[in-house]
Amino acid sequence: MSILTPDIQSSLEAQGIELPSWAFGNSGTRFKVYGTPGTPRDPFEKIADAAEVNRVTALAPSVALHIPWDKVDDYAALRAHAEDLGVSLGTINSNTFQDDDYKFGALTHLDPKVRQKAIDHHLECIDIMDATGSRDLKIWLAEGSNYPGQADLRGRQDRLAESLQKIYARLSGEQRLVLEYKFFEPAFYHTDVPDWGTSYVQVAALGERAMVCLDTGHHAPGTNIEFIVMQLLRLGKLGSFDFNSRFYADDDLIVGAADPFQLFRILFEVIRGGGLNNPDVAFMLDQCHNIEKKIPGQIRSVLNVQEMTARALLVDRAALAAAQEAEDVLAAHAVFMDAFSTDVRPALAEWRESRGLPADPMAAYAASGYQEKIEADRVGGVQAGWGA
Ligand code: PSV
Ligand code: MN
Repeated sequence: MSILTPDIQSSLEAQGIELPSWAFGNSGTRFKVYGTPGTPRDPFEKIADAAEVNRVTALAPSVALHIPWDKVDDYAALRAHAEDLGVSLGTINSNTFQDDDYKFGALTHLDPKVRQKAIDHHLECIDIMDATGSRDLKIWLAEGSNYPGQADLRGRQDRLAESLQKIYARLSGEQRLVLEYKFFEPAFYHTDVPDWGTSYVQVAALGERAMVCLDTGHHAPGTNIEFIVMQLLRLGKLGSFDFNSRFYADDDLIVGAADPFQLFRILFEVIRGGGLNNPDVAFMLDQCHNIEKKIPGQIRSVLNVQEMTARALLVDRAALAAAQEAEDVLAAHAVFMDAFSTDVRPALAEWRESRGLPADPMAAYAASGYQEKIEADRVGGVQAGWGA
């Protein structure tokens, strides 16, 4: 008998983690963006690479796009290409951080003309969503100030609310706006959406179809992220996750690499709060693979999420509740740690095989020849993205 009960297996089977198109393009740090052999030359090739991750894991059914990096002439063709490869087009990410006009802000800028330009960019993103069938518009803002006294903090917050309202008003049907927060960078003194509370206040003012996006890398060291997960689920405002890992800043490393226990704790709160396989809560990766190969980097990431989800599903919730009721601190902690300490890898490998998937997706990808093929075919690939 597998340690993965039929209930756990069906929860795992329903899991889907969206991949970011930008994970497949060249990336680096603010010091250097490296070229990597096999880099996609256009959005079509990024989607083909993302589909490889899904082919060996059945875990990554959609791909998030970034505008303007993934602009194409024909979105219907891009959508058909994705569908042919067994994936769909997901969240549309806007970009207000690579234009000279936005040096002092975009949606918060003092100049109404600059604000309108940034709003129009988001309206264009929504037009693209109409064509791609995407549900979510994800907004991450690089806005803030570097020095005390530089800006009117409250004025900026008011202008942000006004700009977001204009964007939100253009959404239709099932479309949603998810507002991401980040406590610093590129601004270093203040950021206009620094924390979940600010994001919550802004989206709550907009309406039901506006939600918070929680990027795991966007918190100060020591922040209890699972508490935020619990609270946002409690408030019905957790719209999406950007999963990645950080050691120091917004490192965008492979999820679960820096702190697997934190990933476990987050996933436990997702499960307890009803956020697993809940269509309102999108699971996404937001990673930039600087030195490792990109496709296996993404395979590793989705497998890490799956592994920690399996462990979190193993928590004996009844025993945990009983120990908590009895205020038996050590027993409650032991129940929690028992699940975290369970090696689910052999059971997951067996279960994958039983579904006709490779037991070891990393090995299956390495043996597939895909990497060698793209490295030979795509010489000189440079795609718009970080540093481009
Ligand atoms: C920048 O911090 C960032 O990583 C945000 O997390 C966004 O989600 C992502 O870029 C794409 O714009
Ligand atoms: Mn993010």
